[in-house]
Amino acid sequence: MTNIDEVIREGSMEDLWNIWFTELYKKGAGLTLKIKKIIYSGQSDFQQIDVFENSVFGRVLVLYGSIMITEKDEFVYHEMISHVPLCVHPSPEKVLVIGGGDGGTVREVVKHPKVKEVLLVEIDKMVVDVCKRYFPEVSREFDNPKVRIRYDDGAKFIAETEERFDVIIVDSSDPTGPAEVLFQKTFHQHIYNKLNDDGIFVPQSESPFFNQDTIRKMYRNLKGIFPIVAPYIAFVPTYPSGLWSFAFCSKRYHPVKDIDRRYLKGIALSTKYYNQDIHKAAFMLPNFFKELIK
Ligand code: SPD
Repeated sequence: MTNIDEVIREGSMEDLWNIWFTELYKKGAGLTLKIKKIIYSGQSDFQQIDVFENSVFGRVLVLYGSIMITEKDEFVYHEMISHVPLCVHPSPEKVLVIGGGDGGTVREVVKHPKVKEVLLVEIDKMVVDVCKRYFPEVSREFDNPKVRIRYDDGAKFIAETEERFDVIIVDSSDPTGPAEVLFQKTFHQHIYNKLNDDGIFVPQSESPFFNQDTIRKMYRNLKGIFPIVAPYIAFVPTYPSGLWSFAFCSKRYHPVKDIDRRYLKGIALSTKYYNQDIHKAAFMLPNFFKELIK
């Protein structure tokens, strides 16, 4: 006899069963996607991990009930968190990615010819394993010889490591659960200390519509540590409000005036969202966001 779980996994009753996934942003607002098929569901030591198929966005990775990536729109976030710092730093040889267990950020980082080594520090090995299996296009560079993966707590790693980096990217989930510490001042101070003298740091910094308290606090802390802090934005359809932000934090280079000549001359980067116009435009902020970080 077929039970309901088997029916859902097979996807055969898709049009008869009306099953929807909803991520609530606030009481009264959220995003709803119809589940065509449940692909994976499991509990790691750190969080609930789910993968399902949606007819519009393709496969969707959900951690602790929050959408992390969809096949259809992941490129926006991963290109913007990676190429903005990497097109400014003139010699980004050594790059650290904290979080990013799906592999999308690493995939973009290795597109840069000057990158010699990428270290990915991810706390949850199960996220990497699930993404290798169900998101091969996103995780395709994990076996690139330039990429090293270390399963560790990013905050503990950065506090203790003797290594130094040219660019550090924090591709975290939201500031609840294991990622909470990645939004705190002590962590950002350690990042500053582990960057080379002309290093650049970019963390994802949540939605200016829905996460205003987090943004206010985060930018106040970052401005107390880095001489140059500039938020930039991108449109990610499946993230809360669609308007997403990143913090460009730098010891020396300006986010727009110092875009590397090689890229201004049009060095070919194979991207679907990022280009030089987008790079500059991303730093143009709406008034309510400027107000938030005053
Ligand atoms: N609310 C969703 C925030 C997700 C930010 N990180 C996504 C990780 C993708 N590599």
